[in-house]
Parts: sequence; C-alpha cells; structure tokens
Amino acid sequence: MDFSKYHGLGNDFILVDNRHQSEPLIPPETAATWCDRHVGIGADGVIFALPGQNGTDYTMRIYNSDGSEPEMCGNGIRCLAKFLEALEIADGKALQAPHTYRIHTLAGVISPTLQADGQVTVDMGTPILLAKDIPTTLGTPDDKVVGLPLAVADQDWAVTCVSMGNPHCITFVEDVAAIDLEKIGPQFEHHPAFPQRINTEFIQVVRPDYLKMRVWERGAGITLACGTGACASLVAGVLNGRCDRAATVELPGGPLKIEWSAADDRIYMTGPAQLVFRGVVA
Ligand code: ZDP
Repeated sequence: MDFSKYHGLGNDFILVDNRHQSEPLIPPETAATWCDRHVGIGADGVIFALPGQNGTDYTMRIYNSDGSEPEMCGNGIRCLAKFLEALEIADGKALQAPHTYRIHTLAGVISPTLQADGQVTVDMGTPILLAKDIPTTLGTPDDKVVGLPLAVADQDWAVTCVSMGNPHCITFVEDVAAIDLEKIGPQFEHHPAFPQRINTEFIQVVRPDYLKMRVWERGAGITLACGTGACASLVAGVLNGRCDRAATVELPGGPLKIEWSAADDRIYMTGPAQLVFRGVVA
C-alpha cells in the first residue's frame, strides 16, 4: 500500500489516499504498527484523506500512534492540505495560491489555506470553553475552567482547559525546560478529571506575543509540536491575561503563528508542512 510521510514542525504523519472510500483503508491496530519507529514507518499518527461530507471538499480522519482516534489535528491538517494539493496536481488539476480546502472533521468543518509562500494558514474554528464540553469534571459543568488547581505528582498546578475539538489542559510555568514531561505527562493524560483523557501543554510566557510550549499528547506522548495545543495555549493565555490575542508559539520543532480573532472569535494558525518521502508499506 502507498503512503506519504509528512511533518509539520517535526510532528510527523503518514498520509493515506483514501479518496475512493469513506472508511479508513486500515484499522487502528495497523495504524499503531505503522507508527512504531522500530518495526514500522514511524510517525505520531496516520491521517486519511477521505471523500467530503455535507458539501465539504474532503474528510480527514486520524489515528494517534496508540491507535486511538482524536477529533482534530492542527499540524496534521496542514500536512493534509499539502498532500491533497499533490494528489490534485498529479490528477492534472491546476491550483493557484492562495487555495482553500473545506475539510470535514470530527471537530466540524476546518479550512486550511495554502499560501503562495508555502505556509499553510488554518481556520481552526472557535474554541470550546465550558467544562462539560471539554470534557472535564473540574469546576462547574457550565463554566470555563480558568486557573483552577489540579493535583498531579504531589504538586498543585493551576490549569486552564480549552477544547479545539480535542481536549487540552494548559498550565503556565517559569521554565518549560525544567518540566519532567515523561514522568508527569501520563499522570495528566490519565487523571480522573478528564474522562476523554487530555493533551497537556506547559507554557512559558516569554513576552505577551511570544510563548514557549512543551506538550504531552494524548495517545502519542511527547511530540515536537501540536497545532491544536498551540491554539488552545494562546486561548488559555488570553483567558488568564498573560498574552496577546496574536502570538508566536515556539514548540520544540519550531514556531507557529496563532491568532484568536476578536472580530469573529475564530482561531487562525499559520505554519509549515513538508513532504518527507513517499513509500510502499508491506
Ligand atoms: O487529541 C489528541 O489525541 C492528539 N494526540 C491529536 C493530535 C494533535 C496534534 N498534535 C495537533 O497538531 O493538533 C496532531
């Protein structure tokens, strides 16, 4: 079977041309094997380009490297946009930048735009803030969760929760480099306060327009970047009065530009996506 390997700031994905069938061509267990960096291709997830639904151009589905299925993937959808462009060009279609795709996801319609300079800007939709919708049992169901205490690894963390379709828990720290991610990440992910598990972002505010982030991803562990996480972190920064509505978020794999538009309440994420190689898997 043919695949393409892409990455967005080192968050890497296996892309599958699934345009002729509305169910993913491989089951989650196979995806987990493909993601294995020793016996597989190696990736943080597998993304399927499926036929569109409800008038959209395409549908995106994704499996994490552990085989679980998240609702959305910010770096992944930039990779998907580049992958679709390559598929369409191979089909003889002439594309002109800027070019926007409307993609059906489990988090609603998300629209990536391929820019003339090669970057991809994604309309990530509006953030979801009520505790019951994250979901989390922290605070009260019909309220936002902003700076509430959560006990993890014998420490109280002030956490803010934001869903970008997928759930995120954000905490602000003095120094992201000092965080023992490997140890505390899993304890956040599996904390009983998060019934759907959680992605956790540790954020150091360098300036109001510049954040440094490290992430422990649900179903994937430590990754070099997380697009939905960068968006959720900027929202958390604004809700806590710690950052501007537009900022650069520096991830281990490089920077993303994030803006939470005051005009339409939507989040816009701009960053790169790159083809690494194409291959055939046994
Ligand atoms: O929500 C989850 O289970 C995440 N692991 C999904 C992947 C998110 C991602 N890193 C992103 O860029 O948004 C791909």
